[in-house]
This record gives sequence, C-alpha cells and structure tokens, in this order.
Amino acid sequence: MNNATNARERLAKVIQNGAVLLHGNSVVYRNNDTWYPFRQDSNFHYLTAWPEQDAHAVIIIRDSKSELHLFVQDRNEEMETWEGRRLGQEGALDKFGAIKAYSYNNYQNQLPKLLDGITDIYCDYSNSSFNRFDKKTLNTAVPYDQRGADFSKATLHSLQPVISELRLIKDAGELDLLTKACDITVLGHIEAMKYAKPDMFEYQVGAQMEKVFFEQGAERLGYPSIVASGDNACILHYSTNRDQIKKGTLLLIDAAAECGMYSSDVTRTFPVGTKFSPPQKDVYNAVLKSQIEGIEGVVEGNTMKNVHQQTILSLSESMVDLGLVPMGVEETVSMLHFFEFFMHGTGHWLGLDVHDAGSGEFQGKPREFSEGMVTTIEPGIYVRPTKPVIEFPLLERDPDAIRERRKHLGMEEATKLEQEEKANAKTVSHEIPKDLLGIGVRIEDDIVCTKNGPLNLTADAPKTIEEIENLIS
Ligand SMILES: [Mn+2]
Repeated sequence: MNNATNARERLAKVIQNGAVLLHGNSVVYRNNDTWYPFRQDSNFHYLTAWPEQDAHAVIIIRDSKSELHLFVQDRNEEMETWEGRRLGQEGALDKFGAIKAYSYNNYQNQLPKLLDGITDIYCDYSNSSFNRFDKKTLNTAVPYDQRGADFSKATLHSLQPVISELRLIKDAGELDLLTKACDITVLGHIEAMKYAKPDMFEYQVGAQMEKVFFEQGAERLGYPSIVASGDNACILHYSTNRDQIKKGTLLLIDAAAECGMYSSDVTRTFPVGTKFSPPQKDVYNAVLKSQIEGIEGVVEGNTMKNVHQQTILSLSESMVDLGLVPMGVEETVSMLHFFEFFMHGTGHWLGLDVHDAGSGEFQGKPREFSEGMVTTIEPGIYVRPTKPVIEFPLLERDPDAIRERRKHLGMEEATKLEQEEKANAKTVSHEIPKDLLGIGVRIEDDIVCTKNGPLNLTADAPKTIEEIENLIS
C-alpha cells in the first residue's frame, strides 16, 4: 500500500476511538479559463494519498483500528475529456484502501450516518473547507436540543495537534521520498553553480536549475526559488529574480524540488565569475562554521532551542571578529545586537510542507530531537547595504521575557513598550566595515535525526570554499 496506510495505523493508535474528518483541496481559479496548478492538501494526502481535487475523507476509528471512507468525484467521460482522468469510487476502493467509497456530492447526507454513536470527532480547522462543509453538517450529524434536554455526547477536537505529532516523525517510506527530493535538489544546485556567469539574469540561472529538478522527476518546486545576487541576498524571501548578476558578487540560491509531495529545502551561496573575495570569504566561513556546528547538534535529546542558542553564540563571535557589532560577544548576544544580521531561526521541520507540521515545544518544554525528525539547519549573515551606520541600543533584552510580556499584554501594548524602552536606551553608533556592506550569506542543509546521529541528506551540494571554487572555475 502507500505511506498513508501506515499513517492511518499510527493515527488509530493515538485516537483509539473516534472519527477524523478531512477535506481535499479544490482547484484555485487564476484568471479567465486558467487555474493554479493543483496540489493536494498536505494533511489529506498524509492520511489518504488521494491525488484528486474535490474529495472528503472520514476515518472511523474503533479500538485502534481505522476504516477509511472516501468521497470522490464521480467518473464522467465528458468532464474527464476536458479536465483529466478520474479514479472514481472504484479507484478509491481498489488502490487507496477505502472500505467504502461515495460520490463527493453525498458527503453531507452520509456524514450523520457515519458519525452515529461516535463520541470524539477530530476536525481539521486549518482547512478552509471545514467552514464550508462541516460546520453546518455537524449540526445535523451531532444534534443537540437547544433547550438543554438532550445534549449530544460528541465532542469536537482539533486534529492539528494529533496530526502534527504524527507528521513530525517520518517513517521509512517518507524518508525515501525526502531523500529523492534532496538528491534532485542537490543536482539542481550543482548545475546552477556551474551555469551561473556574470551578466546573466537571476531568472536564467533559476530556469537552468529548475530544468534539472523537473528533468529528474520533481513534480513541482517546494516553494518559489530564491535566486538573489549581490545586495538581493539580504532580502530573506527575495523571489522576483529579475536582476542581472554582476561579476564578483555572491549569488544566494534557496530552492528545492518536491517529490512525491515531499519537499527539500537547500541554500547555497557562491561567487559568480571569480573566486570568493577576502571579505566574502570571511563572512562565508563564519556562516559555514556555525552551520556545521548546528548540524552536529541534531542528535537525540538535544533541542532546536539549544542549537539556535549555539548558532547565535557562534555567529556573534564571528560578528565581533568581523567588526559588525560595537561590543563584545556577551553583549552582542544579551543585547540582541546579532539580530541586525541574523534575524531568522536556525531551522524548521521539513516534510510535506517546506515549513512542516510539528511544534518546537512538547509539554511546555523545548522539544527534544528524536529518530525520524527532519529539520533544516540554515544560519545566515546579512549585511544590509542600506545600513552603513547602525545605532545599537545598550539594553539587555531577554527574548523569553519579551515573549512572555507579549503574551500577557498583547502584541500591540508590548511592542509599544519595547519601542519606548529602545528609544529611552542609550545607543552606540557603529560604522559597518564598508567592504562587508551588501554581503548576504545563508547555507542550508536538510538533516535527519537518526539513532546514529545527524544524517545530512543534502551533503553532496558543494559547501566549503574549496569545493565551490573547484566546481565553478
Ligand atoms: Mn528553510
């Protein structure tokens, strides 16, 4: 069967008794007679593997055994001639392990029958179809007397916490697909490094790289490719990719293939037309050092919070050495001065979504890595050309305290206070070394936590200065 069979088994063990309601995606209109390419909802795919638009699933779980009920588009020769083949109810039964299949249009009248006697119902509130299909139907499916005489015994739960815990741990089949996505992504990055030449446009390098992704079997991109040359590398989600690449500038490429619905996520930064200049080399090696340390931190029992703290420390040391910050390492960390140059997290879960399901905490504590979790490690340093002189506030700032206060006072009130505190604090004016302005470097790999330590799925994309310079020369 497919990965979804295994996922449903794991789901059934957690829920034990209850029903799960899920909705597939529909196509999204783009403009006249044109639709955005269809991609199945990630949760729906995870638990059903059903590839078509307009479908619902009801998973009934009794004594930790699951039954899949699929509601799918009817076969229709005329429609299929225009829009593509449909698997129909037969396909749902034969190939997707459904115990029963129904017409998509029968969802609302079948649901009450399926939910009869079920006391715990799990809904995917994150899917906009919940409002469209379930809100009303559940009123009939789970009837209660408004005068209070006969309340339904059914309780609605959010599916999100349950399914994110499951999706966090990848099984062997999922890791195979992720590995394939990563292998293809590596080939694309290597091609981009070889292909990029001065005066090309960013999109030309992007196209050549994406050609390799698709040639190798990727179904789509994991996210819009970032092909950012020179100063553009300092824009974290730059993806217009319309500029011409100047000789001697760095090209930051953050791009990846998606395979079997699983996405890779890789960033490489390399010089175009020449070797790394000394200042580029300094920034690059600082990021590389922290990235290698970060990867080594993906071991069972350690947490992403620790890895992030270690990354901040490592980058802060380098920022002091590079002359980017006005004070010592301790102040760079405690006064959050590093944040001027490293303003994002060190990594995120990776899977069906490039920023995958799963929270960073578990039972109120930072989550420990364990076997089967996949995370990116992606430190960076971005020296914005627009800030040649920076006023650094001389103010200790504890990120945990800031977060707590935002929770208590609300974002609006708390950020007002933060701004006041910053405005009232003494500052030190610091001139950024001119030769570093406009340099942006990020290095990102995809790491599986295994019993034997970190496994880097994207290690074959050249990363040291020597490897990169050998490839591009
Ligand atoms: Mn990433």
